[in-house]
Amino acid sequence: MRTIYNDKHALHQGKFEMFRGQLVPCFEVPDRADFVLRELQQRKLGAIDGPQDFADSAIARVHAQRYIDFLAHAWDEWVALDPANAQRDAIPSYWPIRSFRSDVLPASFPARMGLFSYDAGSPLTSGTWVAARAGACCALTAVQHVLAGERAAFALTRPPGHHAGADFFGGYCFLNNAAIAAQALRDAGLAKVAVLDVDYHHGNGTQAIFYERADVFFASVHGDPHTEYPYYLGYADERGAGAGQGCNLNLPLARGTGFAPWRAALGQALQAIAAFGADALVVSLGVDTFEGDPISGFGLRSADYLRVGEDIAAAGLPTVFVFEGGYAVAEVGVNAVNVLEGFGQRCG
Ligand code: Q9C
Ligand code: ZN
Repeated sequence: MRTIYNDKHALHQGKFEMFRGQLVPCFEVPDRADFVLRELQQRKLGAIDGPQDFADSAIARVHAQRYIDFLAHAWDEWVALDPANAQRDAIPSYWPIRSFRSDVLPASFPARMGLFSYDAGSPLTSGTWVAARAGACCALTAVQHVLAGERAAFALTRPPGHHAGADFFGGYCFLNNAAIAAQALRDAGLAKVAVLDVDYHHGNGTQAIFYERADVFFASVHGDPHTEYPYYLGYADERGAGAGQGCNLNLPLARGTGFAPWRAALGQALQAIAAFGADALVVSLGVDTFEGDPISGFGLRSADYLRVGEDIAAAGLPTVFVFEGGYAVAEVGVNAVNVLEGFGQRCG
């Protein structure tokens, strides 16, 4: 399987994230992508190419223009507040929760930063926009290869994307690479696209982007939001709305769930995608379901990821894999590449 990778990912390098009243070192680090890259190279899983460049208009198919404009200039505005900010990550402190307005764009940068975010755990750094934009180009390039007839392609990107909504960042995510890929497949003429999200955390951004649409099905297996991030979305009763009624499937599982019940839920998600009649599949490939993940609570072992890849391949669909979470850095390469290898063995 071909991988699309770009080294600009390392330009996004947060220092600290807010966690229970303290700034703690970021879990979402550049090493994550480089460990996956090294594993791909060692196991000779296929060609590794750089991305093509795409105009911001491909990103604007999913993200609001005022959010794109904010991200593109955020770092300069942050440093303009105080030259000393050049040494500090930007983290929001104010959010317009219920009863506040979101139609007015405040002149204040920290106020706008809060308008376009939902947590204090996703530091924005000097290279965040360049890295996120190049990551979206990786996802779009992977789509091009699949449209050209390749069975599958892997966008090895960071920062991850599935928590980012049309106009907000959070959960370490700024641009929703999986949603951008799914939209690009639709824009190329495929009638129905499915997004399968296997990251430990619910893909709230992806769900929200497609919630009222009948042309993109979203299915997710994840930690029960009653106890797990992102807490405020990802419950089983969220089935889609309006034209998208029935086109959303959440399969939350209790913290502590092991591979057998997790795999059964994956089977349920794949069955729903088959019933939907998708023409192509985008997989939000998080491997923070691993038993050793420092911020998650499922019990998958490294060998289990081979089975995950086989099960996804059995769906028989053209597939774009997009890298998401996975914070056990030493094992993230083996786990992600196991999925891809399992997929390749099953589909030949
Ligand atoms: N101190 C993804 O996996 N908060 N995002 C965890 C840990 C946020 C995870 C708190 C987790 C976001 C793409
Ligand atoms: Zn995650």
